[in-house]
Amino acid sequence: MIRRLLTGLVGASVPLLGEVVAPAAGPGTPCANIAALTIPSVTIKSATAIAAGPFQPSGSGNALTLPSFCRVEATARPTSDSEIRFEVWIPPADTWNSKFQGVGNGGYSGAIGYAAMAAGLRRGYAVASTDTGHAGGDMKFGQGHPEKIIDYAYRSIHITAEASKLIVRDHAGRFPDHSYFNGCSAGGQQALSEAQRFPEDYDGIIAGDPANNRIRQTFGFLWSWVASHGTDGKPLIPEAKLSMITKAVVAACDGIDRLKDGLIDDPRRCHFDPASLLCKAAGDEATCLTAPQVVAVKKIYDGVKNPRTGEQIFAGWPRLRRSAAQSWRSYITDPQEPMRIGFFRFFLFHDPNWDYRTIDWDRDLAYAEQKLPIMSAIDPDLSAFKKRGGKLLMYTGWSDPVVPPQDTVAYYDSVVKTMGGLEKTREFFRFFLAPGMGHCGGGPGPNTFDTLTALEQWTEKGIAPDKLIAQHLTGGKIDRTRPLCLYPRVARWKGTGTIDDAVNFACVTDAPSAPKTTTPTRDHQ
Ligand SMILES: [Ca+2]
Repeated sequence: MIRRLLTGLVGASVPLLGEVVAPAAGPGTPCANIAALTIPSVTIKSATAIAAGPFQPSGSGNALTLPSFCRVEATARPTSDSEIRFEVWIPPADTWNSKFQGVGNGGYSGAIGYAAMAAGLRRGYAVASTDTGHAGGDMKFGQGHPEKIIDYAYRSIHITAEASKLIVRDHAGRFPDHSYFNGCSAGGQQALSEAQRFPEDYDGIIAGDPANNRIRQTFGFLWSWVASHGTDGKPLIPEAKLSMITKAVVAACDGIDRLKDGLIDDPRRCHFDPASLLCKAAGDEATCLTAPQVVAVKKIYDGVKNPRTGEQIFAGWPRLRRSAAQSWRSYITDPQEPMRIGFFRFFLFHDPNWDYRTIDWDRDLAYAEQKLPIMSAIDPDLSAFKKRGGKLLMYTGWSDPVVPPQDTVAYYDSVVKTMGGLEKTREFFRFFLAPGMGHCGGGPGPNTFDTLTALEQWTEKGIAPDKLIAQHLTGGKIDRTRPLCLYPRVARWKGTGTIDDAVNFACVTDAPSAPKTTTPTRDHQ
């Protein structure tokens, strides 16, 4: 087959595949011979046919049970300081669904997402994942390495998409018919970054709980940590009190959505005041909050504001219905230092000893946004992605304790405003909120749903999703289903039948504020 030497892989804005005149059709290259493929700035380390059965890549925690595939390991070096590892797994011709899927990463994780690759491969996809250009989950890699920060911020995902399609083409003899990106958290940011910066890379994109407002989110983490820790660096709110606060929040706000089901449908309507838990007597007790604890919780709810202009820098964290794995603990109360403090030390100020107490919420935010705009993916103009026929499906959990859902709503609203209104936006960009779902899953609300099938139907058959049916499982058993409605619609119980079955709910456009009605509520059994 023809192997065309491509130029300009390092170019951030040049869609390379457009330079390939015509997709080659042919039998393709046997797996072992892919290593001879030449792609500028890319070194193919190995290409190996893997038999069906257990497979455990080195560095991966668990063995995966997989169908047979061709495993390609490669490294891209678009700059002299780059070292972007990525892998492409390609099913044999008779089981390949003729599609490609790029999968996203979590946090600052410098690791290939094998589990997500496995999920795609099992569905018949050729799949790819990258370590984003560094190893490990901390942020020290950015110290003195501005190109590695760019690789992490957006370049590695783009290069992996382009190089992977060329590798798939080499093996299969043709390009994929459809290409999808699927990511949550940092992967959600990667998803939106692709739609904004490289609209030609993917036909369809899934953005889950996107950490796309990353600079301001990092300022939000710092704010919440400072608010919830004493000057000695010790947390102000013990674990048991987080549970108590949650119980009080649910008691106060569960019924606002007219259904007492243990879920707060839209936390923006919940105005629970932690001062209602203030200890009556001086001193501390397990069943109430001290005055400093009340202040801390309020600050976390309220979020960070610019002290000079009063502007809301970043949304506060929602009043949560927490579970053990989905609470403020991991990102706010438990860390010894403010979460992602490495952003300030290694990316922004290049000072490993930077002291968070010196933060200037006004000056330092302006500096960060001027210096590192690459770290965010907040451009509301998705015209190019829409024009090329791209479809974007975004979802988030209303109880996300890592990326405040209000910020995700704000991004969608900004796109609606820029793209000519809700209807025009829905033509290519649809958003679903999951009440009671945590960060990318988990939580007391239904949190398991199939976005990829919905996106395939939309992209390939023009059937746009109006709702997603979500399941909640306990011990592997489904105990509740609920529709996730097309934003801004919400799921409302029809008034008959169990509240644990999605068929008894309708997606409706709700009143903008809590109604003062006597509509009967029903306690969840
Ligand atoms: Ca409720």
